Amino acid sequence: MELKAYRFFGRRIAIGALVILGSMWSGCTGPAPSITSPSPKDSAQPPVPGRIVALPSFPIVRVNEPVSGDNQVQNGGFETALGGAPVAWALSIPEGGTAARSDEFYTEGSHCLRASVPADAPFEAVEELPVIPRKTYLVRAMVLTKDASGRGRIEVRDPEGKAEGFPVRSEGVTGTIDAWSLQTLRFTVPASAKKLVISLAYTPGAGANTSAAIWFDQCELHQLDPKNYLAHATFEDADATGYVSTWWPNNDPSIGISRDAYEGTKAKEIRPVEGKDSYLAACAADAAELLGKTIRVRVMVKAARKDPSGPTPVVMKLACKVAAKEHAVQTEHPGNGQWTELVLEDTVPKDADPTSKSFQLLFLRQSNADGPVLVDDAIMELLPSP
Ligand SMILES: [Ca+2]
Ligand SMILES: [Ca+2]
Repeated sequence: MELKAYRFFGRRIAIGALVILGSMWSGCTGPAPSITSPSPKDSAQPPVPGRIVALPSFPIVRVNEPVSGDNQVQNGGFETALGGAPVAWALSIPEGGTAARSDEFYTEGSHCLRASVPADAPFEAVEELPVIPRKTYLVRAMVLTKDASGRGRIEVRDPEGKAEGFPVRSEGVTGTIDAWSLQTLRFTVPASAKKLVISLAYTPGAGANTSAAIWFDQCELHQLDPKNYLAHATFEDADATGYVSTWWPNNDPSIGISRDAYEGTKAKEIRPVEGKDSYLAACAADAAELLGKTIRVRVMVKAARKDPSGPTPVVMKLACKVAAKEHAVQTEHPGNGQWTELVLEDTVPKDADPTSKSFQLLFLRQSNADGPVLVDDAIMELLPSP
């Protein structure tokens, strides 16, 4: 039985060891080691009709924006392997299961990753990748399943498992399907994360009682560059008075520029003004494009409280006018003296006034603020429709 060649995969493999193995081997593009040939059993009983082998091209991504930036996944096409194990990937294989590079089916090159699992057993292949905090990414992969009661899918998580909103999972595929399925996930990296784990996973279904086979190919990670409706919002081009552009109107003397920055070397500074509240306002560029759409605003803000038990030192508010009435959402800074990401989501009313007089993002420095309030790296973006 050629399956014996895979016997050493028959238990969970230490993930760290394979990551090291992968990095040692990266760059190798030599011919396939013979160990990765499909077993006679698999060749005799193809799990899905042969026509899927010949998929000529990668299907169009079902995400309403172009993919930009280079693919960052190493060996995402599973063309390179060492002893049957795809380099750069760490495999977690259940007892009684197998996983290896395979030339049985593929959507690109001449190989894919094939795993078979016994009933109720999970499988995953993971790659840990550096990412830029707060940037938006798209991960995608081609997935095929046979006799699956669970799901073959993509999962993205942070290595420590602490980031809010993670893990995220694609819908996945199940059963026996006769064509490759494109799985995609769009996500924004948390401000606290510098690395993420991309997992090509099989998650067993409830009451799973059959063994399943899963194939993966063409896993890619791309950084996206969605439009930012706040212009000049890193403040790196601010002059000495803090002026950057008409999109950030100055109301001296409360607005200045600080060298204490989250990004680059400059941030906006909201100074205390004796006898009145001080604030910073931003107007959205092309706000008419946002009417009726769901938007998300993310801004790094640093502020401290005078009175630890008192109210917030700064309120971030997104406001517009609908027939002279205010429509607004707002959030507060915890006042911990740290750069903290403040996030607002809102569906902009269809009949809102999009002019800069009405449609504004405001940072309202409160009387409980200890010293200046700092603002940097502001992003206002459309959320893709579901
Ligand atoms: Ca491939
Ligand atoms: Ca900056």
